[in-house]
Amino acid sequence: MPTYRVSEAETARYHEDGYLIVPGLFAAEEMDLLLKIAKADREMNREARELNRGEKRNFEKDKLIQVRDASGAQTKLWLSNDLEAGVYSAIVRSRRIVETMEKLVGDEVYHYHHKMMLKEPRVGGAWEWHQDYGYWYDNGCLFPDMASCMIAVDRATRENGCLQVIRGSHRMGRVSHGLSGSQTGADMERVNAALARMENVYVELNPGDALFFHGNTLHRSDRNESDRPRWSLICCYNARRNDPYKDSHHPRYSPLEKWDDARVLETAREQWAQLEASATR
Ligand SMILES: O=C(O)CCC(=O)C(=O)O
Repeated sequence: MPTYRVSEAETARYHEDGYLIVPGLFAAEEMDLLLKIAKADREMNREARELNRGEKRNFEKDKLIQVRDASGAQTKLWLSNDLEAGVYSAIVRSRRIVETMEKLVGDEVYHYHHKMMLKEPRVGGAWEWHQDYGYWYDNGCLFPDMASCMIAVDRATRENGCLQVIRGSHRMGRVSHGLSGSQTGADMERVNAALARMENVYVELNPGDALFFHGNTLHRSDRNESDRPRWSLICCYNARRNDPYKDSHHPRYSPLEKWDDARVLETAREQWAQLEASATR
């Protein structure tokens, strides 16, 4: 079971680049079980509700949503504001993520939401350039003191539409966002100027690798043109000092109970054993 504590050098690199890649944050067995549990999850495999044009800001209200890119290709995502029993919550609460977040954000953090991105072979759509704080700004969060941790469940490559980040773009501050297809995207004049000056990094990851990225880091992904899925789990956090001044579809501050890293595997094994037992009943 990996234990990881972020170093000063990595923290400095995060502040410089707006992201940090941590190889092997989760072990192969943890990711195998997560994938098996996700595939067996009836909630996640039900019919997705298709997002209407312009609805992006509110898509978080539902659990399973289908988002179309400008070319009509569809990506499903399953999102939750809640921490119920099970492996997702064990990951969200794990010290290896939460304590890293706290160091990177510089404050106690709380769970803002988490989501499984289900980018299926051939059909998984692209995501337009955006900043997460471009979406979250309207939720009453005064500061961009928010960050996400993307964990590769499947291998993420250029071919299956891995995430791309513009190195250092978090230092641009918040960029205006508007509608692009059925997605909300960042102002392309500024994005193109950023791309002319900063590096576009294709974040290729192996299962269990993690990408921590700042709320203002510009990111996107291509359509999945390959015959391999690209599922990932994204856990999003907000700083306690950035408790929203108004209600939105994501939660206000409440303390996040941290769990020791070993509980991820314990919880995943237990949950999988229960699922197997209920399948044979
Ligand atoms: O998973 C992806 O390809 C993009 C996800 C993303 O950009 C987001 O959820 O903000």
